[in-house]
Amino acid sequence: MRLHPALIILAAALTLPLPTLGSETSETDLTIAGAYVRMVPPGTPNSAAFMTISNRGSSDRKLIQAESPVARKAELHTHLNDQGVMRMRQVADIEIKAGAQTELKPGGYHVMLLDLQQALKEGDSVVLTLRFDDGSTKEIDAAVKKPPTVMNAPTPATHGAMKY
Ligand SMILES: [Cu+2]
Repeated sequence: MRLHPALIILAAALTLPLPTLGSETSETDLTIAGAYVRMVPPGTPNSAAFMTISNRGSSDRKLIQAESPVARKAELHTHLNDQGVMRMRQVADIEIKAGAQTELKPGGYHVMLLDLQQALKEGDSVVLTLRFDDGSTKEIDAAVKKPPTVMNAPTPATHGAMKY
C-alpha cells in the first residue's frame, strides 16, 4: 500500500511541535478566580486579598510578589497555628503546583495589603499586580467584600506577629 505523498507531508506537518504556540500558552497557564479584598473599617491600616490561582501548565509555579496602588506595600503571608493562636507570617512565595490550584483564603495564604492609601468600600474594585517566578505578571481587579461573618478569623488589626 502506498500513501499519497501529499498525505505524508500533511501527517508530518501535523505532528510538528509548534514552538510559538507553546510559549504563548505558558503565558496563560495561570488563571485567577474569585479575587476579593477584605472590607475593613475606615482607619484600619491593613487589609488582605484572597483568590484562587490555577495552574494548567506542566511545571510548578510560584507567586513571588504582589503590589497594589491602594497599599503602600503588599506582602505574601500565611497563617500559622502557634500553640492555638493563629498568627500571620510573611512567606517568600506561594506555590501553585502543575495542574493544581492554590487557594488564598482567610486563615491561610493571603496577599497582605499594608498601609492602605485609601478607604476600601464595599463594591470598590482594587487593582492587584501579581508577579510569578516565570517572569510573567498578571493584573487583576479584586472586588472589596465584607469578610464572612461565620468565621472568627483574626483581623489585620490583631496582626500580632508582625512589626511595622
Ligand atoms: Cu497577613
